[in-house]
Amino acid sequence: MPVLTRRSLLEGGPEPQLGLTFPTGFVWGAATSAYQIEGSATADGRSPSVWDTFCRTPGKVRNGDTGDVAADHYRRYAGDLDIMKELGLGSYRFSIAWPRIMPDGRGPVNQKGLDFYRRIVDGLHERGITPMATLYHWDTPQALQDEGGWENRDTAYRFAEYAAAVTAALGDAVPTWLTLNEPKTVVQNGYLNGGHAPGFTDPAKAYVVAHHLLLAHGLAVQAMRPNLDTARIGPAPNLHPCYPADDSPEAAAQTLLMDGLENRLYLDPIFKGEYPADALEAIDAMSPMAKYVQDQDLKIISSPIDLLAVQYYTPIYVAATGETVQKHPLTEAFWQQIYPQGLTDILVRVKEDYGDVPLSITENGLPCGDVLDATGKVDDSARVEFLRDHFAAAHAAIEAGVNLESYHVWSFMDNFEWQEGFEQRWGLIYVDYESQQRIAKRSALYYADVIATNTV
Ligand code: IFM
Repeated sequence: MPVLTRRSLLEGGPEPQLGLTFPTGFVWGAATSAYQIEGSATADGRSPSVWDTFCRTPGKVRNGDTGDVAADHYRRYAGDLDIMKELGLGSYRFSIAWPRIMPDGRGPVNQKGLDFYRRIVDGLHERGITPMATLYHWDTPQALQDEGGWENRDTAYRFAEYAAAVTAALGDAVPTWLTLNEPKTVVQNGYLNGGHAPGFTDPAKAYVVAHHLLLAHGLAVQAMRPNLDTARIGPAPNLHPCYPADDSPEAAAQTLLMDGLENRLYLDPIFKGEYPADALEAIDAMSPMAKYVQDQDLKIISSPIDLLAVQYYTPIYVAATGETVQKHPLTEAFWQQIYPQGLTDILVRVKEDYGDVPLSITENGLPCGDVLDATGKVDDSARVEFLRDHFAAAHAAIEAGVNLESYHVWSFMDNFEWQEGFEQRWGLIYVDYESQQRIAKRSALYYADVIATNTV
C-alpha cells in the first residue's frame, strides 16, 4: 500500500520552489544506519555490539530505550525499499552491521548476516536505487571491545578483515563503499564526553582511538581494493566549519585550534599523510597518541580514496576563551545550530584545501519535534524549510565549482537516536513504533517533488 499519497498533506499544491535546478545526473538520496533501524538484535547469529551493552547500562540512554526492535527494518525491509522507490530516491545509504557479519569480531563470516545485506542490495537494484554502504556506523562487536576495542591496535586489523569479507561477497554491486561513519563522534562522544558507547571520559584513550580508527580506514581501503573493479571507496567524516565568535586575535587562534581538532585531525592524515602540527601539540598534552603512531601508519592511512563523504549538521563558534558559543537558532538537538551557509563554506573549503575530490553529502537533517496529529498527518514544515535552505547551500557550492555529486538526507525514516533513544525523530518517514506503521511526513512529499524536478 503506497505510503506517499501524493499531495495528501499539501492542500495548496507543491511547496514553493527557489528555482534552483541541480546539474543533470545529480543524485538525491537518504541515509540510515544498521543499529538505528534494524532491530532483530539476536536474529540469524548477530552478536551484541557495544551499543547493545551501552543501552543496557542504567542511565545511559533516554527512557532506557534500546535498538532491540527499533524500526523493525530487518523484517520489514522490503516495504521500506518500496517507500524509497515511491519517494524517487536515486541512492540509499545504509550501514552493514559488523556483529551480523563477524559475530566474534573476526572470521569466519556469518552467512545469514551477509545474506540480509545481499537482499537489501538486490532489492535496491530491482527498484532502480543505487546502494551506498557504510562498513562501520559505531556498532563495534562487543567481543572486540572486551579485548580493548579501538584502544587496541588489533581492532583496526580486524576491521580490515571484515571489510575484505564483505566486499569479497558484495563487490561492485555496491558502487560506493564508505569505511567509517563520523570517526570524530566515536572519539568525542564515545571516549571524551561518554554520551555514546563505550562511554569513556578519558582524553588519553580518546586520541589513541582516533589514530586506530584512521588506521582502520586505511587498512580497510587496502583490503577492499582487490575485491573491487569499478566500485569507489571513501571515508564519511562529520565536518564542522569553525568561526570565531568575535574579532579578537584570541578568538581567531582558538578557532584555528578547534578546526584542527574537529576537521584537520581527520582530513590531513587521509589526504596529506600527516597529522596537523597544532592539533598534535594540543593532543600531546592530553594523550600518548603520538607513541601509538608506527612507521608506515600514515602511509596506510593516506591510501588513495575515490570520494569524500561529507556529513554536515552545525557550525561551531569559538570564543577567545576557547569555549563554544551559540549564534543561531537551535533544533530539537541541543548541539545543532541552524546555519545553511556553513554547508557551502565547508564544501568550498574542502576543495580549496584538499583538491578536487568528488564529494557526496551523506548526512544532513534535523529533529523538529515531529508530531503525528489527530488526522494522521505529520506537518514538519520546519524540516521542509531546513532542507530547502541546505539544498540551496549545496547548490551554491556547486556554483562555486565544488564537485558535489549527491545529497543524502538524514534520515530516510525515524530511528533510534543513540543516547536520545526514540525521543528525537529525524526521518522523512514517520515511524509509529507501536504499530510499526510508516507515515510520510510533509517533508517526504516535499523531497519527492525536489527529486522529481531536480529543482529546489
Ligand atoms: O543519528 C545520527 C547518525 O547516526 C550519525 N550522524 C548524526 C545523526 C544525528 O545525530
